[in-house]
Amino acid sequence: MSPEMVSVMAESGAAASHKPPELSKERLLEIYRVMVLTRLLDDRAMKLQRQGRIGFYVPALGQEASHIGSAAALGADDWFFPSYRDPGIALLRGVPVVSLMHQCYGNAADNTRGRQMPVHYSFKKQHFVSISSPIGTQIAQAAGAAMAMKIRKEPHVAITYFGDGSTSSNDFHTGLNFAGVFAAPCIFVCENNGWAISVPLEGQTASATMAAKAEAYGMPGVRVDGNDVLAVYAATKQAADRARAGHGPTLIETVTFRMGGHSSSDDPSRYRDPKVCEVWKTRDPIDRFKAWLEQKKLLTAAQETEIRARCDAELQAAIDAAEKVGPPAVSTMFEDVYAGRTAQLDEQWAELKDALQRGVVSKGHHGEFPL
Ligand SMILES: Cc1ncc(C[n+]2csc(CCOP(=O)(O)OP(=O)(O)O)c2C)c(N)n1
Ligand SMILES: [Mg+2]
Repeated sequence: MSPEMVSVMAESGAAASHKPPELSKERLLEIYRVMVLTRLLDDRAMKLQRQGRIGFYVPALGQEASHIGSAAALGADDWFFPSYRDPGIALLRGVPVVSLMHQCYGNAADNTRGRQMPVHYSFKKQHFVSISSPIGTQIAQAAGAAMAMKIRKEPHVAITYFGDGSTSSNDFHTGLNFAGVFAAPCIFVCENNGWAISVPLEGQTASATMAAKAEAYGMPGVRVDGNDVLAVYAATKQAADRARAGHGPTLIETVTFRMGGHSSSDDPSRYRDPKVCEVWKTRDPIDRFKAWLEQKKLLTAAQETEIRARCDAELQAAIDAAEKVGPPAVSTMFEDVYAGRTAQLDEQWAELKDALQRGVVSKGHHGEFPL
């Protein structure tokens, strides 16, 4: 049985089937600000990639409600195992946008020290576990972390995000089965954006919905309008309350749409009818939330302009700062590989230093980004 779709705000921004969650005006506006910041970050980062200033980018365009709405329902002590399309989670949890920018530049101020692809963020303090390129791996990791919290009797939950395509990975089955059997306090958010690079949803599964898959693992499956930030919040809050009460995991399917390409390396016009995008443009999650806030008299036109201007300024300052830093020193390659410095690492560093001095290898950057 496939569940009905939960929504709070009608597409016009008016009230819909479910009651809105109880959130303060400040919190609602903070969620809105982070959605706008995420949208503007996407726009700037895609342009930086096109200008050859960063190597790669993955846009979240159209999926801001789906990941930010759910993240807003959790607390500082909960743990996040996100996908590469969820930068708004880090921003909502207080990571400064400049830290994301340093990572995209892979510069000396990047906390992953230029060793990861752009957008493969990792923020320990904010419980934002490193993005992995192999899809689905975060699902089993989240189930394991949730189980650890249960064994330690901590009242926290783990939440993981993955796409419709990732439900075809082994880790999807492993993670959901494990969490179901052991009632691990885990929330599985399947961001169903209709596509896995060029593979449409119909090519991915014979299930009627992604939420329906929950039944096989003995957990509730909730289907929510993924462009309705308040509905996503409400569904996640309910799943978190359930997990904290010891009743185990929930699978949430957020029905949304990937408005952009898969990544900066993709050209969706080769496989997707642009008319479908036109339809989804009318369901834009930011426009929808804005209309609702305006209708409730929580946001004025002047405030909206100010929010955008502040986000723009923050982004410009972040880009300026990231461009000033420069690449990490070559020697950092040998640091924090293991807890201590091994003799082999010393030997390799000595060999590389010698090669650099003799000019056998270059210190510079070469070539195109491979993806
Ligand atoms: C194990 C594995 N197989 C294949 C890939 C190549 N790949 C990267 S993203 C992607 C599609 C994922 O689609 P989905 O899970 O729907 O997430 P979305 O990109 O739509 O957010 C694929 C096949 C990969 N990264 N890892
Ligand atoms: Mg997808």
